[in-house]
Amino acid sequence: ENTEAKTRLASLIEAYDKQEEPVDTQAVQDVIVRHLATTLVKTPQTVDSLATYLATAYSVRDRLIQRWNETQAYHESLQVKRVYYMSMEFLLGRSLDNALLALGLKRVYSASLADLGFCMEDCLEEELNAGLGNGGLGRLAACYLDSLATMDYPGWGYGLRYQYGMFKQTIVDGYQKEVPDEWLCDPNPWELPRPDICYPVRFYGHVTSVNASDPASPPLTTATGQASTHRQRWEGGHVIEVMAYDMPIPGYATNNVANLRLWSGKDVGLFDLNAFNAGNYTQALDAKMEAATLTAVLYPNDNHMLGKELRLKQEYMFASATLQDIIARFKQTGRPWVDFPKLVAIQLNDTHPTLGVPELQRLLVDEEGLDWDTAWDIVTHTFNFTNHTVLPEAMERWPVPTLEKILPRHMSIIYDINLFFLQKVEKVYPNDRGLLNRISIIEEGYPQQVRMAYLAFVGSTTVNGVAAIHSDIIRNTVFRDFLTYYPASKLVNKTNGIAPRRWLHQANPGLSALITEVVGDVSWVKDLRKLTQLEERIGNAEFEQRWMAIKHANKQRLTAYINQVCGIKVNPDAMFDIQVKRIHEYKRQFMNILGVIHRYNQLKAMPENRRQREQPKVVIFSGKAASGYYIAKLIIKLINSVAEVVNADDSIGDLLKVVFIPDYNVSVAEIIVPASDISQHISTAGTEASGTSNMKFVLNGGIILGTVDGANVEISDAVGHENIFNFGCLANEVEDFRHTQRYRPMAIHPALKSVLKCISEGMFGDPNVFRPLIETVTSGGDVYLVSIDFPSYLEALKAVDRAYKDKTNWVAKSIRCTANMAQFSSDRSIHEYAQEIWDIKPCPVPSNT
Ligand code: T68
Repeated sequence: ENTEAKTRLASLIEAYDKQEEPVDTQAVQDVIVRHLATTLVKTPQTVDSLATYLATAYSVRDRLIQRWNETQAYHESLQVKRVYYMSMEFLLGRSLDNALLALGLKRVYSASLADLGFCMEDCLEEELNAGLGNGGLGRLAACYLDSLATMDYPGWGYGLRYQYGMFKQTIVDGYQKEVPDEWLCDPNPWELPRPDICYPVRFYGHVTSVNASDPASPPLTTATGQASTHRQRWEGGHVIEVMAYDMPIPGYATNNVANLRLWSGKDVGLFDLNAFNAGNYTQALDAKMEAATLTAVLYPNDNHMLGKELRLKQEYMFASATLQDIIARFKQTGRPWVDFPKLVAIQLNDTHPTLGVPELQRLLVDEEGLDWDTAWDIVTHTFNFTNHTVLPEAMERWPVPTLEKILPRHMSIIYDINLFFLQKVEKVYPNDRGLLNRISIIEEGYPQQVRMAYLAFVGSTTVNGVAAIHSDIIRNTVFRDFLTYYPASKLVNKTNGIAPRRWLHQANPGLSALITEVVGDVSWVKDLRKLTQLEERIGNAEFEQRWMAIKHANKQRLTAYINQVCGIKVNPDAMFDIQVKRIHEYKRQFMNILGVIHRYNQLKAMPENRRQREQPKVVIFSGKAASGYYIAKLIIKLINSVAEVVNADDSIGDLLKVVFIPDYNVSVAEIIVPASDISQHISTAGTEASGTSNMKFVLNGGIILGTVDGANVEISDAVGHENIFNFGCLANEVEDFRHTQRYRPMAIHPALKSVLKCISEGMFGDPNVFRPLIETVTSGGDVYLVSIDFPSYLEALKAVDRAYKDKTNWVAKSIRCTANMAQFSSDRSIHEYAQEIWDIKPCPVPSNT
């Protein structure tokens, strides 16, 4: 109608988006003050540090939204192929510092805030962590978004906006206690609600076949020219509404800003009027309540499958909303359906989003009217799948009856996918019932179960593991049979990586500044290969001094934090020996604390003069146990009980301190990681798919004590085997050991025996408390081979102590470690995914387009 006004508005918006905001202190202050006064309604009397943080964040967000708009409009206009990283978890941590660094505004903002009487550090501390993930898998997704944005790749993340993220951990009487994470209690400047972007998602109901004479659904022909009988109608049940929230993800020193779209169940709008009119008010509210419940909370289980129906519903609402959204965007291009995989690549972050596979098939066949084969061809050329674990208890399986009830149409689609798949396999391997049984997506049993990893494998073009050793293992175990049918090239390796922006530049400003001095500029932040220049400084005494002084300052920072949160005084001159990650039997924090007890006993038994020659050490633990994981919680209790005894022992003093830092999260990691002398990554060989904290520590000049597992292997190869302390049995020996342990347990090593005896004799409090924990080693089959690896673990600890005495040698190791970490940048990982899996290209938004 009023086209003139519309054109004018469009050009004004365009001009606004292109307008560069001034970056001088005055301009920055103006915007902060405006947000304080208007957005936050503060007066000079009521301004506090929370308001200051929020006003600062809003002012940064203004700039991000501009770039975000530009980026999306630019990519849309060029119709470039995008990757959609589908993950049920994104462990973002805080955003403000990261955004300031990305935009190159840290300095001017510090000055502006200081000028207004505020301190940047306090301001940053006000931000709550976005803890929308459990651990490595969720943090990997966050690092990958950082790299996608930084390297100008067209990419989005899709996830869920949990009302409550990973629980907060408090320690009460040595035990973990969970407290809900109310991360949305303050306004969240980093999310943009999109009330106009909503999709309906159905649950339950029934399936009817579509009448071919129905004019609304014309008869379809398949690739073979036969009428499709596959189109079905899914009706009834109930429908909830899902709404989008967008989070801008800034790239470092680029105009590109990526998007993370998170779905939230909408508790407004949808209202069952029929039920309401029939006088059933509560039933009318049910759908709204259920929608809100669906995204209420993140399941706090890592590496463990929990068969809860609510989790299945979360997975489906996530898959459905995401695929509907991607399809809506695709339709706007006006391109034919066969072009879908030319514009869309989807990465499944583990099996959690795998319902996206049958959902896309359903949308294409039932809603869009494509024939089965055309649709399936599109589906299998769109999806790719990353496996993150080999632990059997973590493999997702859903009972067929549950799926039939909640998602009847998907169950029938999965049956068909499986049928056509098995028919094709049978053509190649006739009469091999065993093979068909083994690779069937449906596992026989009572009840039958859908093996989600198999569905993801069959529905994808490329499947990958997350470290070389892990990819080899899945090639030879879970997916072995699949590779007798599919080409070996379907399963590739994509070793994980970490974002150097957050894990070095931001977390370790001291080291970052030194590296910038060596390289000559900050370009290394986007190209870690430049770190090799550090090697030239090895042997330069003055440089080595500075390197060590930075490590010491980081240890002081952690010392202060430990004092603040634990009330324990530790000595920053001691060796900092750190293990931080989720608490799990396979990660063997238990073995670590047994080693601590061993050391304590040894110190106690030494004559005083001998004792004083020993290396003082602070052993630091941090990490959460899944709320239902009894043994993991006992491990936390044991660590705290040992800490209590050891730390109170005046005869030991600074020689040994044990610390459990509560509530491990991204921000806490940013303080801990730069402060390690040695960090432990000691999973039973073959159980840790990759690990990523190992990379973070080494990038910050920390040395690893680790097993031959996950990415430890490739890190050793990269930094040199002499710069890492390896021990323990190898992955290919584990099965044999396990078998022997089970049927003919090895005599327990005397050192282990005496340590276990201390616990069971009450040295650390009521021994009954710890009995179930001890029994995992003595009579539980010792699944994680603590008793097998303990002797070599003690040897490795000794070797660390010896090496640490030689400070010159140690600092050389430390520098060499950092210098050779380029391949563990998530930039490298993302480049590989982009080229070898997604087929996408960088598409930088030109400045002042
Ligand atoms: C981790 N997995 C791997 N899972 O354990 C780790 N699981 O070796 C690897 O480095 C990392 O993924 C990245 O590849 C997890 O973190 C989970 O958090 C998880 C969450 C829900 C269900 C199952």
